[in-house]
Amino acid sequence: MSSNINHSQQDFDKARKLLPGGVNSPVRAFKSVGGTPRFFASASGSHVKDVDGNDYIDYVGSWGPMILGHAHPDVVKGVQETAALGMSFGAPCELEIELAELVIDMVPSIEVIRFVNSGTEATMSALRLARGFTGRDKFIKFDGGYHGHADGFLVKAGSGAATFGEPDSAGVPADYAKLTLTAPFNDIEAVKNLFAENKGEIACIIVEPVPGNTGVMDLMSNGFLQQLRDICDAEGALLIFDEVMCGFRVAAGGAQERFGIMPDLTCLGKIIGGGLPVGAYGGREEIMRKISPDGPVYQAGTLSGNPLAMRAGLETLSRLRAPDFYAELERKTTRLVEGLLDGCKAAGVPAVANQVGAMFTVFFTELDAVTCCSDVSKHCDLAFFGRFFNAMLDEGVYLAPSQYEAAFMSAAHSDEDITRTIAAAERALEKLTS
Ligand code: KE4
Repeated sequence: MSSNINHSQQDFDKARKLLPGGVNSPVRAFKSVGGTPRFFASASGSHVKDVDGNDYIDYVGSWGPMILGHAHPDVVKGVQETAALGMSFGAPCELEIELAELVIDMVPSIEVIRFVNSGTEATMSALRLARGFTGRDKFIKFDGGYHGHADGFLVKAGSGAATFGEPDSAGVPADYAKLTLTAPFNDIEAVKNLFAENKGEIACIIVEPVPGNTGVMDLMSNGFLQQLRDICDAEGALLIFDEVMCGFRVAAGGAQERFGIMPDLTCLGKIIGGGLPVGAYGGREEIMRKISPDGPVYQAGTLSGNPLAMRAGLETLSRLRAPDFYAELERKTTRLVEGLLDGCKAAGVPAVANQVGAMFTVFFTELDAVTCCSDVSKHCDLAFFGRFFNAMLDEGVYLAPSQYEAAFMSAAHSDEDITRTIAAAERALEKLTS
């Protein structure tokens, strides 16, 4: 089913004259999968509609935030009511207190929290705080780990940086980048070596406890996350969980609740704002009291704690604690993943999948398992992924336009959506292999 996308094409032609790559975030440009990015006109529940009127079952969900589904009536109503009372004050408001109380109650390790406006701001601020708290400058991240686009993180970064083969961005001073140390996921010996080679100089390890920016990875099965907790304790470094993507996604309290491993600092984003720009970082009180104006680590933001965003976050997070919310989300995700893998098997297409809760990635590979970034870059058929992505788009299914990304289930996805998605994949795979 090929759809008419003339209006999207016209929009893209116009946008490319005005915006770098015609987009405001690189991965949206479809560069790694080819084809024309769809310009969306509206979204509701589990579906999005483009400017040509084509409808898609959406598994991107704005890259995670839309866990309740698009345009949830209670979230929309809350934002409308709040907007009528003033869009922004640049001063404290009670909604900040309410959302802080809710997040602190939901996320086990957070005692004190600071709201910002994006995941990038959250991780950038948490890194500065870790450096300020420990007095150390270096830090460890992982190959393919993505923590937003602050300079120090654009070293062997995942997500769009890996997608376009630019894991080390231009414009990041070499003297600054050398403070970023990297290791492969699931390789504790490499981490131990970094600590041995940089004794007393490493402020923190930052890790996505469920990586989703080199495709979804599993760091729990072989105890890697606990090993990171232990080595940070032994070396006097902080452990930062970047839960911007997996927070509120794999459990109400995030990966730290699901796995029972407590970081020193947590970064949050995406779902916390219910689709409006919110990020946050938080953790142990003794660390967070180092943040200005309590302490010497400066961080600020004009729109931080914005009432609209706070209300959208409150209306979203408060619905995640409904009975069986995550069990149902995971049931649907598992059904979809199994259906997609069955379709690949029937079509003779080698594939494996990594799934944690309601986030997953299907990898087109001969490998039995994908456990690190180089497994993706060296052993996955990225070209086939691009063809599959576009074939699914023609079938009315919207997946993330990169093998280095995750797919997300929402509470709004129906079993009928999943049945249709599996059938669409069977047709797409048939087309690609005949
Ligand atoms: P933002 O600055 O995009 O709000 O958050 C950065 C960030 C930080 N940490 C993690 C674990 C993240 O996944 C992200 C952002 N995720 C990407 C998707 N892979 C956002 C999509 C995009 O870049 O357009």
